[in-house]
Amino acid sequence: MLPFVEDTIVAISTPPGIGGLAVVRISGPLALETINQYFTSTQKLKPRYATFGKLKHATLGEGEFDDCVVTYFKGPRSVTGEDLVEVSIHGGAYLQQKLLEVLLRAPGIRAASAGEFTFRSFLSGRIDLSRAEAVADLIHAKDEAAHKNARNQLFGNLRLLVDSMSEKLIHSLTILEAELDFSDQEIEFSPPQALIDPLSEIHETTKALLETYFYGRRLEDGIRIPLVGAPNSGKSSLFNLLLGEERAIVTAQAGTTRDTIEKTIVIAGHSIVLVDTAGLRDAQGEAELSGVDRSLDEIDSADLVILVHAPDTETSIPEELIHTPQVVVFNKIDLVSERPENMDAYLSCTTGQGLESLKTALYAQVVNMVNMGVGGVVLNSERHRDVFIRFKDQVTASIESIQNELGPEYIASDMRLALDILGEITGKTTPDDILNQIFSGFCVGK
Ligand SMILES: Nc1nc2c(ncn2[C@@H]2O[C@H](COP(=O)(O)OP(=O)(O)OP(=O)(O)O)[C@@H](O)[C@H]2O)c(=O)[nH]1
Ligand SMILES: [Mg+2]
Repeated sequence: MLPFVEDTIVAISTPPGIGGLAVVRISGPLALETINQYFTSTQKLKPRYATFGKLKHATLGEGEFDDCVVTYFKGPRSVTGEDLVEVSIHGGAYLQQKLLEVLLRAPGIRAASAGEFTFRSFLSGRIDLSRAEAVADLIHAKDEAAHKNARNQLFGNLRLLVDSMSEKLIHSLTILEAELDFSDQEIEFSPPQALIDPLSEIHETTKALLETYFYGRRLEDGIRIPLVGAPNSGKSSLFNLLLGEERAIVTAQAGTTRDTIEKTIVIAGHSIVLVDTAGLRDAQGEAELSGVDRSLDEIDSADLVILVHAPDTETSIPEELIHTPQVVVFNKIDLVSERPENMDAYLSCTTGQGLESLKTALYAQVVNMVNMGVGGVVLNSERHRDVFIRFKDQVTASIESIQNELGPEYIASDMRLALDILGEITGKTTPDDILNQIFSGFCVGK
């Protein structure tokens, strides 16, 4: 069951902690009345004004409780669409908890559940579902790219794309409905191709959009780049060099790295998970064997591989590598005067020479990998992906109905179904249990 929306809710919208400021939000019909019982100031609260004053009330203890700034938004001109009060107080853990506790004892007030403020925004029509989800993404964004994607979605790019596909569908449906209305009269049917063309376009767009999901996941989890090569080629040395710290053990003995080690760095605004792996060779002993197995697993799940060659080692390239994009590096250039051709970068981990050219090669590949989006949209939510997969299938079904010359009523019903599925993105047709699941994934106070 979705929460009942007539009541007034309260929550701390900044995580409890010491220092800085904390914001307590109250939303609902009793918001203003409630805060007025605790807030004293020389000025009355006015909509869209921030007012400085004190919190003072017997239940908050003797004397003044804290200085505060109260900002009042009168519904419906607030993010939740209802009366909303935001109280900024000092960020002390005691202050936050005490104020919340006292407000919760006020009549008609209850604690907000996770995501309930955003949920109210959605219910009041202030934002559609895809934008509500973008709020959650924005809060969790770990790097610039994830942040940019969430902002794009928040600005409604996904919504625009969905709207333009809906409009095309509705236009075709209108033609079909007209044919249905006049089906007993001698009216020319619109040629099937005129119906198929917009559907094919929608199909193509959806397909392209689904392909962005791979990168969308990478936005969340980071682009996975293992360092792969023969034992002793210098993988761990390069790992440390790229991280700028002595994280992995480096020794002159081949077979030093056994277990994989990973660490996230940010390159060109994108999170990258660098993974140091065990050198690939016929392993000696059980531990090294498991290490090599792990290396192969890493290659399997890699987005890009840094393949390290060195003059004093021989790399046997495993089959798993054939289909993986790679940056090929020749390491230990300080040891030789001649270099093999066709490498992406020539490097010495010992002197640091060539590190910049390796980074350039790496950036180029990363940027190449991430520059895909449809109309500024990159899918990163499993829910959106599921909806678009079903939508694409339904568009295919509609095209087939036209090709098989089914009656306009069947075609129209297929297309209406497609439109309904698409509506799940913006929340027009999203079932309640899914809505609950989405909003409960938010933090309390958002
Ligand atoms: N001269 C020279 N030695 C290097 C360079 N890079 C690494 N080494 C040395 O090569 C040896 C092996 O380096 P590691 O980084 O441990 O090699 P690895 O590929 O991680 O080896 P395994 O973990 O055994 O697979 C160490 O003695 C390093 O100091 C380089 O650019 N020049
Ligand atoms: Mg190593």
